[in-house]
Amino acid sequence: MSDMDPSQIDAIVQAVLRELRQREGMPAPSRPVAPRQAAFSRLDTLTIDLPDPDTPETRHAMGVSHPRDPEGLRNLQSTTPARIAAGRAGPRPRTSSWLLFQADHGVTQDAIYGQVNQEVLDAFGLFTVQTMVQDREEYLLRPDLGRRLTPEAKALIEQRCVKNPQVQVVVGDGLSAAAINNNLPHIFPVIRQGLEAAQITMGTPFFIRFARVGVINDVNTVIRADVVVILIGERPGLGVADAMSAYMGWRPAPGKTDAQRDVICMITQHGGLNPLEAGAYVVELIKKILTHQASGVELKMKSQTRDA
Ligand code: B12
Repeated sequence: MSDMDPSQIDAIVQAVLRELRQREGMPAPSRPVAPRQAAFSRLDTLTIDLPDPDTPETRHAMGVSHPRDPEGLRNLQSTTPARIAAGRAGPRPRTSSWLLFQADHGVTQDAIYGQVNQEVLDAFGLFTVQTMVQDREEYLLRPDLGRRLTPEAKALIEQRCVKNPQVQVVVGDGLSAAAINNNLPHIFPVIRQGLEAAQITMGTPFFIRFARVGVINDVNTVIRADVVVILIGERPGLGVADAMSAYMGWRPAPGKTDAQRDVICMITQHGGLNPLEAGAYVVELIKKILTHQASGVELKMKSQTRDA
């Protein structure tokens, strides 16, 4: 290969691209792709002639070349954002599918490794404490440490927070900083006003860096609230990376598990539960938890018995 003339290599590349375009039904480029050397010497005018893989049309394009039941397959595709009917190039994904996957994966990495904006926290006067986790790598490897506050964190909470409120709201970065950055400004005022209107006392909210859901047990050893709510970034998916969840529990305490918690999930403006609506829903669920003095499975059983 190293002995080949650059023009021969270019001829091969052009032929492969032509064939790929034909197979994938892509339009021919409006002008021929410039030979490599010429393109490198004119980088400022370089144009990429691959279609953007992240438009709604390309994202949900029908990739199967000759489907037996095109309408059935299209209907199936419209029921889910999952990557179905994407087609293939031999045994491999198509270039467009692969580029889209890489782009979506990049967005999830940004969400996981990103930082919650200080301005977002400042807007609601949230101070910051940290769990036993030291950095993001440890956060991913040690969920147990993300459920425990440092002694300094507990001391700061002790010093700055109102004790024994009916409801304590905390915010945690969790697995998506983007979830907090994008949704907190919308959901937080709705929750605060909703609780106020219902004359439910709310404690001093704060932000927990490197938080896992179970940290609410540790928070409540200091606060002693009836209900603790954590607004936290969900594990990002390959389509939506900024979804937030509101997990909550009745009198969380060490040893309590997810069976004793409730969750409102997929709070996002990108195809999920709108944060404004979610805020109202969080307040309704808090009221229900306070009425039944239970959360999770116990709440379900108690409310079913009472509603029956
Ligand atoms: C990861 C995940 C799990 C993992 C959690 C393990 C782990 N350590 O991460 C596993 C596979 C164990 C799991 C199991 C279940 N899950 Co799940 N899970 C998720 C997922 C994909 C992400 C959650 C997340 O990012 N949390 C944030 C991070 C920061 O929290 P964390 O502290 O790291 O992890 C805790 C939470 O994830 C929590 N959790 C996970 N699932 C559930 C479900 C409920 C009802 C509760 C209260 C807590 C909870 O458990 C973890 C340990 O404390 C969400 C999808 C979504 N869109 O949110 C579904 C999701 C939250 N799970 C769901 C369900 C239904 C369940 C199960 C009840 C399924 C079942 N029938 O067994 C169980 C219950 C688990 C439990 N802990 O008791 C539903 C909840 C629907 C709802 N509104 O009630 C969701 C929204 C998926 C869905 N769309 O259906 N889950």
